[in-house]
Amino acid sequence: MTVPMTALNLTRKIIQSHLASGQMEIGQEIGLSIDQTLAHDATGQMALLQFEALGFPRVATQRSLIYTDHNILQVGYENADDHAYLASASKKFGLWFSKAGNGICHQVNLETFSRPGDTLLGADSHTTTGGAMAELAIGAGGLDVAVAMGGYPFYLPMPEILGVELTGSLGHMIRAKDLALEILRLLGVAGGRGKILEFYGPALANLTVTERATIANMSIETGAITAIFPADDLTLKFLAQRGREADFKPLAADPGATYDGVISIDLATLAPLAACPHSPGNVKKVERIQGLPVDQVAIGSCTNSSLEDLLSVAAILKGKTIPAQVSLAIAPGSRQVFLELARQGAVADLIAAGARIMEVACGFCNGVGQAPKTKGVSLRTSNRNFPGRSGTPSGELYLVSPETAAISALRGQITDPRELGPIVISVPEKLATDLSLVIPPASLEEAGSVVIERGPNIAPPPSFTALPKVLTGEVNLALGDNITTDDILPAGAHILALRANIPAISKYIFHNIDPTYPERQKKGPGFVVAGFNYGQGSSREHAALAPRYLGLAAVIAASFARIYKANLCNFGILPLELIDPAEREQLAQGHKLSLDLSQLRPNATIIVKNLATGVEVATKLAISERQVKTVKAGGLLAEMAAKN
Ligand code: MIC
Ligand code: SF4
Repeated sequence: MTVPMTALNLTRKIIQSHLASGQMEIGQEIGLSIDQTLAHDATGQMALLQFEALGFPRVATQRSLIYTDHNILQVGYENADDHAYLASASKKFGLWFSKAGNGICHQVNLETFSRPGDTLLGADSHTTTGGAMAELAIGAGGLDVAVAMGGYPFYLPMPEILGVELTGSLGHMIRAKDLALEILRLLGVAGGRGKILEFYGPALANLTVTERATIANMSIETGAITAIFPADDLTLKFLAQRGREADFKPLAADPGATYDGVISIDLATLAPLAACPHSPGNVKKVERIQGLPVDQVAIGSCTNSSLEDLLSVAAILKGKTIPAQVSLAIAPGSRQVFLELARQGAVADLIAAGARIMEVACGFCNGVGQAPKTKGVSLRTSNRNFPGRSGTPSGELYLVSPETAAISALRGQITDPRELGPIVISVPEKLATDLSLVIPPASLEEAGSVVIERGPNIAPPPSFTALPKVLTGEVNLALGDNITTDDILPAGAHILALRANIPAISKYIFHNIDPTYPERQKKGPGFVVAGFNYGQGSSREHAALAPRYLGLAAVIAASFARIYKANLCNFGILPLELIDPAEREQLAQGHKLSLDLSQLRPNATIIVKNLATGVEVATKLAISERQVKTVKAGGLLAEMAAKN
């Protein structure tokens, strides 16, 4: 076959059609125009506050959305205040507002708004879920999303495109979750860094959009920028089921297109898998951990809360009951899913089996309810089992497929789902699409009279000043590898309620690792030292913004996770990469350091002088020209304010 020189893989095609600046050369910074954005009630309030601070009159994207799904507990005024702010600001600035009860942002967005070939930028790391709809769907910090809402491009280094060829078909009771976990087993929690995973191959013919969504969702756990599937007959089927045929267009890699690397997975070789405590990358076969008694089983989250997932769970539980010692919580991913479960009688089957039906929201996934007992074993269908994420620091979280979760709930112990017989579920040709909980924005004419509601929980974003020429300060914390944003700023209902209030939330920085850190950091400019993959996990910009508010000036690490590094730059914190990672040992908590910052430029070597020991450590400022300007200015808000 002769391959045209211009044969492009699907990712490159979408990048090319949205390229606002730069060239498609790996590692070089490119700007992408953004079609759609999303944020939610844990990131959207700060994104919108920053959108206001930037002075944008109205969103300039094709569609921007705010979802109410993370902070749904109302045990004080804080979350209700935030929701009132988000609803009124959305109305004024031209965003669609999805009310509490409508569902988890990624599930609802996939069902309702995702379109093949679009770019979607979301203030949530699992925005990658949209890749199931052939979208280039990327997670970012709220400030990047605010800037994209204002009509500016989103910048990132041109990724490597890793082709993931899928052959064969999934065996009995082996699910998309097992494939997502297999990819994690192969790549680990950092193997996807700098890459986009593009799926192709004969196995896609049997992998529904819902299954693709589970895989795209968990791709971020490998550190990848995102994942993408082609738009094919199954995509059309998913859209047609929801009356959205008009949004379909077929999309795939050109014949003969190549990738920067390829991995092949034969689905027939997979076994049921589990991510064991305390990392999504700690993957083992379920048969190896079989028999471990479970205290809690939680089914839901943006990874596994689709209609197919929950119908399958209901079919397994039907006519049986869970043992007394097990607590089973089930949270449908969207109102559409919940309604259909109710219509089919599946909700009755779940209740009869002893399940607790939770609100249609993130809930247990990020510690908003259902914290397990001390040292409790919790089997979950979600995507992250970082220490403390459940709300119980000693909780032992295992991530599994819905089928493994359901059979284990019935047995009271981790059980291989292959011992179940075949399951039959019926997914209707047409599903009710009801947008009554999605509030449209005010028209341009009406927008002027919309008053934004600002309760006492809404504080303006702090402003920062430019970096000094010589930076001197103390190492306030020295950490190891794979520190997550959950470690830096824990999730959980109590802390999540403060996302619109930086002074209040800054008190919880490193709360589960060292609660004395904020007091030390407040004394003056300071440093954090860490190992590889610092800042993995969520997109929460508060994990950079709040430390900056406390005085953090630079992080010195062996390497950074992509979103976190971008967030550091956005708030004027220097991300410095150790040229020799072993030299991390030279920088300990309490050491006083001095850095000459007079020559900041991309890839500059910055020497860190340890004033306590006299040792000098070389670091690299591996950021773009654009980011250097931002950091120098004291962050993006300060930089853009200076331009206007
Ligand atoms: C998560 O799953 O960790 C979250 C909570 O959805 C975060 C968003 C946040 O912390 O604001 C994410 O994935 O980005
Ligand atoms: Fe919500 Fe959990 Fe998904 Fe984050 S991972 S968006 S908390 S369901």
